[in-house]
Amino acid sequence: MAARIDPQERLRKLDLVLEGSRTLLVVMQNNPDPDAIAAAAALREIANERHGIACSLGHGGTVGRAENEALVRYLGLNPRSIASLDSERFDRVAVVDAQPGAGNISLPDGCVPDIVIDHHPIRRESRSARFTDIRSRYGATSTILYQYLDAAAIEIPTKLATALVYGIRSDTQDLGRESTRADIEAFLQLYPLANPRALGRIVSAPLPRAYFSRLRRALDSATLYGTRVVSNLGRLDSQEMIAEAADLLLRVEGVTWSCCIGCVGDTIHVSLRTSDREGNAGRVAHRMAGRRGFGGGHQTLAGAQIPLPAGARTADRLDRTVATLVQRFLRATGGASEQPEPLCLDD
Ligand SMILES: [Mn+2]
Repeated sequence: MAARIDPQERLRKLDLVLEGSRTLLVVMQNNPDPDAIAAAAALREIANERHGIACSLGHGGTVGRAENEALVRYLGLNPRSIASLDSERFDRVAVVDAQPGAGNISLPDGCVPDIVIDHHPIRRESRSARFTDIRSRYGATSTILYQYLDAAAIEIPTKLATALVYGIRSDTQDLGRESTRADIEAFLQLYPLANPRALGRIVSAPLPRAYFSRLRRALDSATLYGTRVVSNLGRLDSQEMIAEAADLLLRVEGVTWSCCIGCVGDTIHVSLRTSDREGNAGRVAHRMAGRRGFGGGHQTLAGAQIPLPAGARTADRLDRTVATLVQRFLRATGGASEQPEPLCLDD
């Protein structure tokens, strides 16, 4: 069913959109992960090398995780806050590893991106872009960008190769999750060009003490509902631990679904994981988000963002909203009749 991908053809179409412009803004998701950072750096390389275009990278959140911060530093990137950028200043705007209208990305007001390159299921808003390349079966956007670099015969610098390897590894959990032949092929081509030592330093970047208290909170709150585990991390100042805890808790023996929930600012964030390849986590996330929120993702991993209703700032209201989300999660995964049981027992 999927149309055959001709990398040369895609590159030619991308060239048509980039041609004649001098500046490009590459927008990543609000809290860019290694795949987003690597994909943005790769698109910058292509725009630089082929068209001499000056690129700025932007996003609407923070680079929160120590590993991601280390990657940004290693690449010498200086990602800017979307709020501080005037999109009029740029001839072209691109979005990588996310799509306009999704809950995890901010674009300057009224900005319709020219280019969207992503591996999440296609969104209606993306169809307005002049150039879209969305391959929802791919494990990583880094894989897609690798194919452009390859088609353009660009010699991939060590740092970029290292970042792309990390992007593919982290989005596919070392190629074990949601990866295709294309991801494996890109990984095999990139690995010999990468610097494994530098990558080792990035993935084991020192973690702040706050990381461990957030982790403890996730574990203390983890509750089993049969083969599901749910954790409410409460209020947080950044969202990274929500996804990280969801990954970790999916490894609990006998568990097939994990659902972690936390509130950052005025938004409730949900991370969903399942080991069931037909689990359709994206659909569960969509159902959890309801009408006011955004939810979606892949078969085995997904997320949702739900704005806190006005006046729901008090802890009590937040708890009730989270309880509703947990009920939706349990119903959507067939676990509504399961009894809660704390994950961690005192021994
Ligand atoms: Mn990705």
